[in-house]
Amino acid sequence: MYFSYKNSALCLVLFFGLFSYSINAQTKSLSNLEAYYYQHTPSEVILPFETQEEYIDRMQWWKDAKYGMFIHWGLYSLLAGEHNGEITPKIAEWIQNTLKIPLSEYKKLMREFDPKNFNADNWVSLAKAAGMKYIVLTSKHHDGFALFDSKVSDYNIMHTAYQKDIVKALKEACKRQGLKFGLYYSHMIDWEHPDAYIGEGKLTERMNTVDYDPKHMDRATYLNEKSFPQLREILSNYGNIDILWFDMGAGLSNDEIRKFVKITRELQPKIIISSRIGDEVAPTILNRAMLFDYFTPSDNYFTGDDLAMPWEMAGTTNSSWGYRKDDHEWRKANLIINSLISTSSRNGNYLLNVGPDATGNIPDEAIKNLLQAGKWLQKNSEAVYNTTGSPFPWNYDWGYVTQKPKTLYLNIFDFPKKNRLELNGLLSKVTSIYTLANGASIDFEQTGRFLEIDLSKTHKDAIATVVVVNFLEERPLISKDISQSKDNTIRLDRITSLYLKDEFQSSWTFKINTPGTYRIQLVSNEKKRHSKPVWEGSLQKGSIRLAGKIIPVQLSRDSEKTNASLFFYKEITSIIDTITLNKKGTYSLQLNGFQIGAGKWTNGLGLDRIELLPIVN
Ligand code: JFZ
Repeated sequence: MYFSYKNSALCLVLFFGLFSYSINAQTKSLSNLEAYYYQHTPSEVILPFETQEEYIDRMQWWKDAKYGMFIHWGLYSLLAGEHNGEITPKIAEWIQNTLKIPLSEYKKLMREFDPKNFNADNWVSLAKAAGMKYIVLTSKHHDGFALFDSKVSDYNIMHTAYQKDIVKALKEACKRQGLKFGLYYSHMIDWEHPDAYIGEGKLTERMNTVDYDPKHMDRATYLNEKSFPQLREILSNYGNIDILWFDMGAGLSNDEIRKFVKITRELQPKIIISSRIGDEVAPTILNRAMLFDYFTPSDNYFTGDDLAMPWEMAGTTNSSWGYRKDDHEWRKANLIINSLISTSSRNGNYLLNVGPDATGNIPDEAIKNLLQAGKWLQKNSEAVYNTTGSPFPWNYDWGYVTQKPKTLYLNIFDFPKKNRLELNGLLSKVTSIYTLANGASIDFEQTGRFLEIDLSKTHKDAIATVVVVNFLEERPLISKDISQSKDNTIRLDRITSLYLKDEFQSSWTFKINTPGTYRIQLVSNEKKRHSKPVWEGSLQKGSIRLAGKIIPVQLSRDSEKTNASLFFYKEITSIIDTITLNKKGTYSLQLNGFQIGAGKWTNGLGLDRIELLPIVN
């Protein structure tokens, strides 16, 4: 049954339950989440009807799974980033487009595609040993070449030297070994079909303009001749398909998106759909029209905010998705686990890519890192799978929190000073604390909102040490007021700020119990293309208002470090000024003039947090 978005609006308001959004959003404070989504507002859409319970039910396996393997494999894998001696400057699977290779020449790769080492069960075993619970394979990427037996277009695997259906083989191996199986399908971009029109301006670059003239393209023909019918094929010919990972749908009309959803849901009612069915940054939950099931933020990038809806970060093990022989920027096991846990602690999933070479081998270095990460996950699985995100509305320097009923898991990546870890704001009475890996019990002290944990005798895992905190309540009681920690620092995270988008203003309210003098510093992240990160902090000017003072702010790159979960991007600390807060009580800090810039492609600071550090005389 289908019904219009006016009714579904009600259902979604109930479902998300936390937005008090109004059309006059400009005049009121937006949470960062609202502000982040607010920019993308397609018009009316029609949704398949589903109750809140049905939706939660359908998503449960996926939410519990946390971690999946993405596989980018196709004709481009043969080129491995190079064509006729020319090295592509961009991601390898875009080589046809980037190096303007004529289709007739690119197609010749079909004769060569014969992956002698491909063994679907080996790939699935690797994913399992790595701790991954699902696999998503590129059934057709932007080049238009299908890895499955398609009656719709001959441009597929059955017409290569190999002549065997890869989708079928991998689906069956997943079924044998008990993993969920999803397909990536490039529904909009297709460099083989003469009518795959996308749009003007920047979008023109996404089309095959080497062989075809956009003026003569008729998108309806492409959709009706190839995209819709191939979608029906992959959803009809392989039994259950668990995920449809649409990608790069920017440019499609709402009617076209609706048609993709309709086909998908009718053929696979339980399937889970990615948000890149439309604009890749996501149509919004604010427009009350959820055509997708989970949100896909920018690749390899996500910081700070706790999204109230299911989301998944897609990332690479090195730098490119498709195989590149010169790509050696490998993420080590500790960074893989860091990204995974930082994602789980914010209720997200992590879809980590491998790009097998043309023989069917997954690069050794990827295997090594994935298996090492998998060993850690085996020991610490309890802290990851079937958990929900951190109950605290702020982040920590030492790592990330995940939870289950009556339990918090502290995933410690950097041991705190003097091995004393402090949780600020947990009001539940703690009954026991121990190390997950070996059960060794840990001493602690709890007074008021402070829980101090003594890690001096705790064995430090080279990747992350998981400390289990037990209490009596099903859900922890948390005080969400921001207040000083025991060493008197104050941490103002992006997630705890109120954000006035159009006025470039954010503010926090917090409590000072120990008056004193503080150094104010601001921490922000680089963003944009990962091969060329940009820090926009120094491009803006603004001010901080605190305790009746207005402090002019011009940010400088005072110190930097690699952001452990963002890998390619540096975290920049800028020292701003000192201030004396000489009374106990509630203060508010306002940051003016800076665009917060939560997203990777949105302009702005990439604000992570502001810190007030006590100056000890
Ligand atoms: C897309 C594809 O173009 C790419 O080849 C790969 O398949 C990747 C998983 O998805 O690329 C994107 C799409 C969106 C963003 C970045 C890369 N984004 O919003 O940051």
